Amino acid sequence: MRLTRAFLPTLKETPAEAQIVSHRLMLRAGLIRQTSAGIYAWLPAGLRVLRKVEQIVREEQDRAGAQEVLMPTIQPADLWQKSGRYDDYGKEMLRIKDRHEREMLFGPTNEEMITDIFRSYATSYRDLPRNLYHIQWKFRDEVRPRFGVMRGREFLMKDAYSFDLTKEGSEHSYRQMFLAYLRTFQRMGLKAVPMRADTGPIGGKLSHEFIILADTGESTVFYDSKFEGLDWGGTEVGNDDVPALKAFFEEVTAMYAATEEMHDEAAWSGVDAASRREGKGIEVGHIFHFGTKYSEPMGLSVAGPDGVAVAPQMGSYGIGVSRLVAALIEANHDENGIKWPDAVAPWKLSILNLKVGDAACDALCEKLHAAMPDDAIYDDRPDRAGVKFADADLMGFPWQAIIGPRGAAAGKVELKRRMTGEREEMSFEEALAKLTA
Ligand code: 5CA
Repeated sequence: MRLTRAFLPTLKETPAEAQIVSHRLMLRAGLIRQTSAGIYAWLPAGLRVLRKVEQIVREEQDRAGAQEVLMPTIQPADLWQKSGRYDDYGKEMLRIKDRHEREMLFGPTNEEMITDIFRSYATSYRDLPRNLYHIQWKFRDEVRPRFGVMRGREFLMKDAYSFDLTKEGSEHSYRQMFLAYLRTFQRMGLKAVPMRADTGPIGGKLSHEFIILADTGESTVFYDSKFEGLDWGGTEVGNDDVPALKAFFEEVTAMYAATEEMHDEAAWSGVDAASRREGKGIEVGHIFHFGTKYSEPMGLSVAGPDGVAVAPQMGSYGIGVSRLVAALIEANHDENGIKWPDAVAPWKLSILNLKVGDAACDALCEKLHAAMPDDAIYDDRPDRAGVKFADADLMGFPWQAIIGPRGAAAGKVELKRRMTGEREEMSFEEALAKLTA
């Protein structure tokens, strides 16, 4: 993509309304545009990141055996009257009337709808276990939308719902999601700590929040420093290996980590004083096990192996996909801008032509651009080098290929790694090999 053709509107000034760094950088780097309080349009670079985050979430859900569906954003009120949550949800729910005066709402979550859909088909224990998820926009009329997409009113969520015959079965489903979440965040280069959590309006007893440690986070958290060094990438637990997954879950959850609401001073005092950490964090995921809280009132039941009707045990599992984009910036930036991890970068490379119009510069830039058509932004603007460096740093592409007249005459490219600041001059072929490795 040529910058002279792209819609990548960067801002020089820091927008006054943005209080935290991710919000400032999302506006300055042209990722999002607020259209009303807590509601944002995603511009090309922002959308590409959102899609990459979404795809990692999707792949790990699929790997854990969940199946994707897509439910609508608009829901009928009667589903929520059945579960008893229509009144409980209060002002956070955006209520709408259609032309026939039927009460509708913009979905804040989908427990009721998925239970109703599943109920229409499931008849026997052979229809269990199942896990269905979707990645869809939600609306919550937050009292104080703030920090950009971190706490928006309209936001993109992945929500999965598990159905099991037995409590043991549903605990296994819960642990499958627990592991899938650790893998998901790790693939994005984030350290997420699973913490015992309060269940709030979703309900149930067993619940974990996945928290990214960051000073600007809204949650106060207490955790064992052991979490700081853990690596889930090599966790070889099979998805269907019930005892192994249980052992893994117990090992991880034996380490102390809790949000403020669930903090237990007695247990905390048992943690080695040198390992106690207290800080702020961003909740990027939240999982719940709530048994028959929805299946019973919504009339979901299946015939068990003995023919007796059973209400399936359920859990729900959320990831804040749009919030993750902001959390990723909180975790990866410096004073000049964003430092995208490779896995989620909008484009892998930016090609900086330091002298547009110089035959050697133009030719080398064109050649590199042609070699990576989908993964590079070619800064072909007739601007000063300083402007190009600043914009590339602000937008945070993992690699910059800096091409000036002297290097170009010798067929050389200078590669800069945004994450570390390292720069190295090399031949075109070497640079291309590095970029496409
Ligand atoms: N039904 C359950 C699980 S599917 C549920 O709704 N859980 S939740 O309320 O905890 O939301 C799931 C995730 O969505 C949260 O962990 C958070 O990352 C994200 N989220 C929640 N509210 C917002 C918001 N206002 N703006 C951005 N992301 C949000």
